[in-house]
Amino acid sequence: MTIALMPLPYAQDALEPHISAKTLEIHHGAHHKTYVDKLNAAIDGTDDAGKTVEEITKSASGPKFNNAAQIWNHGFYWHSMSPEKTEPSESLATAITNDFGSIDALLEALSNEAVNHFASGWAWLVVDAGKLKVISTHDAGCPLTTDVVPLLTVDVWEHAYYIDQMNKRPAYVKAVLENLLNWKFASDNFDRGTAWTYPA
Ligand code: MN3
Repeated sequence: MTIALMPLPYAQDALEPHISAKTLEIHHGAHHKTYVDKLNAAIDGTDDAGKTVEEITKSASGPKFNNAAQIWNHGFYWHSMSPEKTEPSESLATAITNDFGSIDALLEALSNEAVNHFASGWAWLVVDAGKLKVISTHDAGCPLTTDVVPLLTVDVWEHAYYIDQMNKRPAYVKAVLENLLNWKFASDNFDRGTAWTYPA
């Protein structure tokens, strides 16, 4: 059994004009696929063959961890965006008001984290000990290795935006936060209390 490149949950051009079909073609079809190919090559014939992406992310180190975590992070990122307008569930909306004051304050915090994160990584909305929190992880850093429950993520590696917004990360973050965030996905993670699972 090998790890699969999961399909995008929407058409390649579905996020235009905010994220182009060309970006998704390269980001999903080349970057995400390369992590899958490298992990499959690394686990072939080892004790990790047959394990899930989550199991390898939680137990591996070095290149195996980097590739497994990037596979999971990208799957989570594809679902963190939606071409359709979505709303937080009642329970998530209440938590946002309690922990951030308003959805605008949450978006400002997430924007600051994503824009100011130094170099490659990920900005996340998570639940940490019952409270909503914005965090970022470096490189392949993945919340599955900690106790937080991730709700949404924004990929801030340059390959996520260089074709569309060139060097302007703030323009990319603004485009995602104002138009694409998948509050249905965030609410599903929040209401379940556990993270999404990468499709086998
Ligand atoms: Mn990426």
